[in-house]
This record gives sequence, structure tokens and C-alpha cells, in this order.
Amino acid sequence: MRILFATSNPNKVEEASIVLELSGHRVEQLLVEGVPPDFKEPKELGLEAVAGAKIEQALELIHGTEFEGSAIMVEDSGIFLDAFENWPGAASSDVEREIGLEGLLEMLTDNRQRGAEYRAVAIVSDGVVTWSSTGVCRGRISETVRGVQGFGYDPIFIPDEGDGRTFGEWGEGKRSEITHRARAMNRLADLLNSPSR
Ligand code: ITT
Repeated sequence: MRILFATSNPNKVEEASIVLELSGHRVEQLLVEGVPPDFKEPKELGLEAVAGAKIEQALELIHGTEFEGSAIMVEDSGIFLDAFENWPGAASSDVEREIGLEGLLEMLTDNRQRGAEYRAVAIVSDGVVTWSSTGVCRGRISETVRGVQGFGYDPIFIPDEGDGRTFGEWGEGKRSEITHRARAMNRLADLLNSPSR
């Protein structure tokens, strides 16, 4: 199936392509008149609500265009720190911009818990049928910023299923076996490929 991924984040498109192409799907970034969508996100309501708002806006955006009827995908994701309740979660991109990775590390001094997890909610819809899934990747926050791979919080996130390196120190291929996004996309692929869909 050709899946148009409505996102402004090329890193998400790359990872989704790696995972979904293994299940026989083709992922392309949705560009309407050459521009990726700019969604209004009700971040205070959490990842599920934001993903739901994104798919509604994406379907609205392609209404009456050549893309109407295509399978559209959206994804909302974030990092959740055990030391805080439900934070930064859906506000991860704002917190990354406003506080930064170094600022966040400073907030975790004084023996605060360092456990954390990435979560993702992914939705595909062709305007008639909708499929959704979630994925989680557990890990902990490093003491220092390490590595330049990936994006966002990757230079301070050490996945439990790794060898102690941050995702910022991982190569792209390997990471897409265990990330929250890969897990959500793999579940979506199962749903899309199931005979009862
Ligand atoms: P779209 O909304 O256009 O899809 P975005 O990058 O703004 O793109 P989100 O609103 O879902 O996406 O915000 C996700 C943020 O969560 C992202 O900017 C990072 O700060 C963090 N994040 C999520 N997944 C991540 C990952 O795999 N690696 C590093 N940081 C991640």
C-alpha cells in the first residue's frame, strides 16, 4: 500500500519507510503544494488526542485534492521521564526547544530517577477505515549529551535493549528494530496486512 505520511519531520519519514517497506508498503511524505502540513496540536490532552487531531486535519487538508482517498498516516510521539508525572510527553518538542538537552540534564541532578520512555501513537486512515497503534521504548537518561545521530532526545536516551550507548551514538538501521515508532509502525503493518481489514 502507498502510505502518505503527514509530518513535518523527515526523521520520522525515514524510520517509517525502513519499517513499513519490510512489510510491503511504500511510505512518502505528504506534501500539499510542496509543503508539509502544519498541525494545530492540543498537547495538553496527550499523545492520543494529538494524533487524533492530526489525522482529522490531514484528511481535511487533502479533501478535494489528488490525494483524497489515499492512505494517510500521522504519528505523535514524545519522551516521558519517570522523575516527573506525564512530562514532557506531548510537549516534548516545545521542551526540547525551550529548555534544551543540557537544561533537562540539570533538572535530573540531586539523585532524581533517570528512567524514561519514548512513546508513539500512529494512525492510518483512508477516510473510510482507520487503523491505530502504539509503541513504547524503555530506557534511561544519560549523565551527559552523547552522539549526533537521530534527532530530539536521542543524544541523552539510552535504550534498555542496547549496550549502554545513547541513541545519538547508534547507527540508523539497528535503531529501527526497537524504537517506539518502529513498534507502532510494525503493529500498524500487521493490522493493514491482516485478512480481516
Ligand atoms: P510532526 O508533528 O510534524 O509529525 P514533530 O517532530 O513536531 O513532527 P511531534 O509533535 O510528534 O513531532 O513531536 C515529537 C517530539 O518528541 C520530537 O520533536 C522530539 O522532541 C521527541 N521525540 C519523539 N520521538 C523521538 C525519537 O525517536 N527520537 C528523539 N526524539 C523524539
